[in-house]
Amino acid sequence: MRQPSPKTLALFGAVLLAGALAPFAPLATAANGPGGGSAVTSPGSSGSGSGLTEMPGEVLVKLRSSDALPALLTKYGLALISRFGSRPIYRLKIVGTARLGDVLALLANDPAVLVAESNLTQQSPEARRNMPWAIGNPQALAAQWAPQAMHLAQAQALSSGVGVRVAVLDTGVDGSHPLLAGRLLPGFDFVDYDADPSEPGQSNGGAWGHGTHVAGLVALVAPGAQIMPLRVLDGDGVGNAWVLAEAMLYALDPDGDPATNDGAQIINLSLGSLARTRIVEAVARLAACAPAVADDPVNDRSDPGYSADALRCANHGGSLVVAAAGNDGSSSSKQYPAAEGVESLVAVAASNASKHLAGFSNFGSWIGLAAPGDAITSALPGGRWGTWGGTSMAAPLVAGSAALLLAREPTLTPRALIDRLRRTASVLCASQLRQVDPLAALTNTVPPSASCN
Ligand SMILES: [Ca+2]
Ligand SMILES: [Ca+2]
Repeated sequence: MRQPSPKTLALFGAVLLAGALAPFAPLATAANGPGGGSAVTSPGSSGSGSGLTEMPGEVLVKLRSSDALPALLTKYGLALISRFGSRPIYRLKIVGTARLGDVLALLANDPAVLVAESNLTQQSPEARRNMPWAIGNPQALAAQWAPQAMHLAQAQALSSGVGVRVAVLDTGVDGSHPLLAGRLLPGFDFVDYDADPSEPGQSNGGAWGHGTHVAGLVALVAPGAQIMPLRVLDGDGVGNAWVLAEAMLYALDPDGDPATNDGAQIINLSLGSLARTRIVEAVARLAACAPAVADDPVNDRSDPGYSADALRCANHGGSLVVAAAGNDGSSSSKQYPAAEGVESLVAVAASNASKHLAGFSNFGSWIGLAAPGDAITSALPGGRWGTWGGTSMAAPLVAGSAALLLAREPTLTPRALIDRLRRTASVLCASQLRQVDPLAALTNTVPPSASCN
């Protein structure tokens, strides 16, 4: 894979990006041995370091107005690949021999352009290491530590999540798995661009099975909720910024009619990148129904193409985004979109059975909550069960908890959901972060302090 040259990096710094290299990879590590135990962690398991590459010749732009597109295509030798509905956000391709970095630098200085960035991609570290999950059994699902630590049985006596739709943007899903059958909405496959978001293939390596595992954890916590499977990463864990943003927008309004309420109230992102992309941030703020800000590169929505977003927000309000915080065991190595700082987005760290933060989990004040993420059993393709670890596993436990709460108190805004989940979370030992407790959230009580030895 091609490493960006120093010159390209410098050019990235000159355009509207806060960060440069932004692929997306699932955030899981393989569990060590049958039956669980603590997760194996490794440096770079969340996608740091090597292997960064970009979709050749591709440029993502957010324009001030869609009227500017035709002249822009001619001026810079670009062709249109696709667009987010009627919004002035485009995936473009260089037609001639111009270098990507040069084109991005020119676009950055064009007054019609609010954001210009390359479309970056990466193979997941799990795929490179080819480490399988540990095979488990259905008994391990009920016997594992996480449900007890979350007081899940008592919480589910109060709410099962009925009426809530949770989008899972991942490697796809095995819709026939006993844990998922009957709980899935149709979904979509943004990798192969078809209506079947199942996980293809037979492998038990790489990122394959990740989406089924993550979706299974939403179902474990909120069995009454509906899960919308959206495939954005292939079996090798490869995705790109455009596809992620496109799937997020789809999750908000699958039928494209802002009058009908068919969107996901909760979006789970068990994936991440070490660098920001402004296009994904702009879409996260559309999901949040954040206020428009004229001339702000990310929040400008003066083009009439955003009218459907305005209607959706007026009719149904914003959606909660739950994002894995990353597996670098670091406070400085932020993951995006988890670290975007969008008000309706909560970043999730991973805890372990001994009431501590898991060693692999990122930590820091930018993270909102922790949830069990070490030695977690869930569904795997082919009707199987397996134990995996990572902040990828923690995020869907928070998404499911939010679904329980939203089903019981449907008027709560995404921000209010986050506030309640945080205020009622239980103390972890030797950490500022707290572990989600859906029972305490539903009863609006603050659980007693943990006894730390
Ligand atoms: Ca497919
Ligand atoms: Ca709709």
